[in-house]
Amino acid sequence: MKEKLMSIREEAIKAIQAAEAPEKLNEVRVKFLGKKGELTAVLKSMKNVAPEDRPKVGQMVNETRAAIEQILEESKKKMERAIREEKMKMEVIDVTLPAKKNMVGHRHPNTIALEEVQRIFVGMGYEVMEGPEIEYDLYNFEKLNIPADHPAKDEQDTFYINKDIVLRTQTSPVQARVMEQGKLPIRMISPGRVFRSDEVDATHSPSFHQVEGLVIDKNISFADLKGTLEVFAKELFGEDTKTKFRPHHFPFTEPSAEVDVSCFKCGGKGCRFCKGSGWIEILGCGMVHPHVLEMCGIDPEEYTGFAFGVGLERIALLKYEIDDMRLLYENDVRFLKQF
Ligand code: 2NM
Repeated sequence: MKEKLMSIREEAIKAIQAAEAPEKLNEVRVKFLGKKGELTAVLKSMKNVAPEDRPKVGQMVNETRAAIEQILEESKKKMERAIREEKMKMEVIDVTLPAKKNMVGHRHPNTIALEEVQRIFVGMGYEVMEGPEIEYDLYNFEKLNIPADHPAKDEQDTFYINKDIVLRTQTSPVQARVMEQGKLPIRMISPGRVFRSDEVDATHSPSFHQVEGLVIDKNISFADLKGTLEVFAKELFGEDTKTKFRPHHFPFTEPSAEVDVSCFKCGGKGCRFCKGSGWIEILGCGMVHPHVLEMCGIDPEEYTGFAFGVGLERIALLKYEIDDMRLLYENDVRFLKQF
């Protein structure tokens, strides 16, 4: 009996050493210690043992069971530790690796310039209003005092959908629409995309952006126009900026003017940037023509107003010292990121 137990013990140890996974250890446990296991079989055969030897044999069986259980337990712990260590090795995080960068976009220079212009005028109490890019000839030309034979209406300058509908060449039709609604006074800017049949070069594009402004109230004078645009120029280009109003002609304003600002690069002394003149042209403006007011349903005897228009790309090119307008339309992030 003793030899039998010794051989069970040795066999169990061999089986435990051969097991390479925890499930295999469990199989060993069942084979040797289970209900139908080898050790249980020995217990069951106790009836063949002489009664006086039974306690001794029983004790030996228990010792064998305890020994096998202990080895099983130790092996299981060792195996689990090895598995855990292996797993830890696999899951190691290299904290010195550079982090994955999120790709974020960047505001377009046009957008930055627009937000700046809007901030300035909203600060002076202006509303921002938008209108359609595809516009009636009536609003784009007729109501703005641009008659049928005006050169701006030439097919060379304007994209026609048909004889009554055009791609707007300016954002002033938005203002004609607002005037026509009859809610006075008006203090508004209308930013947006406009279209002209222009050849692409460093300073021209068939589609660009404008911000036009309009103020209509009682007793609005050219002095209000000058004061407003002086504030605008100083806010946009710096406190030391001077403005110069040169007589000009627009069909929808009378009198009309073009506005230059002192060169913010050289302060007016003359440099490459302002082509030696010390001045940079930035916008057009004037007192709204009485005929325009009339056509939009406003009594020019009671109300007067001023209007102005700036090219957004022109502001962006100047402010960020970009020398070719085409760069603004390529949308290369390496370019856009710089502003
Ligand atoms: C400019 C220059 C001068 C202008 C006129 C109007 C309206 F609707 F009141 F007639 N809006 N914008 C205007 C005047 C635009 O752009 C260079």
